Amino acid sequence: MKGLVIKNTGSWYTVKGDDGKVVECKIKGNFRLKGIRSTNPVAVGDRVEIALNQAETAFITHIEDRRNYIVRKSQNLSKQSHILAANLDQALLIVTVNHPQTGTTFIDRFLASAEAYGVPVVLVFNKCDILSADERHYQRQMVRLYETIGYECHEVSAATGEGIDILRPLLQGRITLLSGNSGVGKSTLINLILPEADLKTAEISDAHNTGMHTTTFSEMLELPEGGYLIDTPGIKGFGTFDIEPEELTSYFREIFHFSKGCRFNNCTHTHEPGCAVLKALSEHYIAQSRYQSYLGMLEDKDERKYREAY
Ligand SMILES: Nc1nc2c(ncn2[C@@H]2O[C@H](COP(=O)(O)OP(=O)(O)OP(=O)(O)O)[C@@H](O)[C@H]2O)c(=O)[nH]1
Ligand SMILES: [Mg+2]
Ligand SMILES: [Zn+2]
Repeated sequence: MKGLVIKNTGSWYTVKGDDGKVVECKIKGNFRLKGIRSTNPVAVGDRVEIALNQAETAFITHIEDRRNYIVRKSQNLSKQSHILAANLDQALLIVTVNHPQTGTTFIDRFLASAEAYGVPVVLVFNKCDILSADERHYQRQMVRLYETIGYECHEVSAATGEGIDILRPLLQGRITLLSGNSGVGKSTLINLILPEADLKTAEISDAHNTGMHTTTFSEMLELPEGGYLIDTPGIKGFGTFDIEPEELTSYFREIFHFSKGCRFNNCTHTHEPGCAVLKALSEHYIAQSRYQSYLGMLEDKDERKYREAY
């Protein structure tokens, strides 16, 4: 029988069979997939084949090729990845200007890795109801920046419901991952859109202005009008990336756009003469924050080399 992995808690996977029945499964055999060293060989969103056994449980025996996926690199040096979900139509990156504060470095790393894995991202600025005047102004600037680069942005409040009706048609019939730092309101948003989901949520810590990592595993929830929402655990940050400069350039849309005018094909946009990216930066066509994020990811690669040598 074939089915869809809708939840993963430890070594158990919940699979919704194509006949509509939900079965708890374990993995049989070795699922080391091409090119990815991941802590979870099977992810939410995977299409799998299962073999039922007598005890109302089953084994996952085969995973179909993934269309795409989103990974979070682990923070340690093991270089392992954790696949948050697979086969996505889009990801909503939930961002809050405050309570907690989502940094631009984090946003840019998320966007770059989604570009790398072929997942379209929509930015959702949540908690609009509690913004101060300055924060609202700052959020406006962020929205302008990311819209100019070409990302769709929405400003919402999961508490008051403001802006949510604009999100609904975006979700219909699609598989959508919700991601972002802990405490930004991913589960609250899903509960608002899909009250029967009844997901656990928790207040953020006053002392640290950060979330409590309330959601601990990815879960896929079916929308009555078709499509799925995937709630995921909040991510703190990304580990390092190992990407060649030319490739990295292509994950920053506006940097990629200007790089076509650089004198050298293998320009890293750091010091080279005739660099069109540095020129665009000095003329403010590229935002400093984006360029800093790009530089940070370029340095990842050198750090990794350094570590590998020892
Ligand atoms: N004022 C306000 N509070 C919100 C809003 N959305 C969520 N919250 C609150 O923020 C806190 C964290 O929300 P969660 O939904 O648990 O956040 P999460 O992103 O799922 O967090 P993790 O599961 O830890 O990754 C809760 O106390 C929510 O009630 C909003 O739009 N406005
Ligand atoms: Mg949550
Ligand atoms: Zn250049």
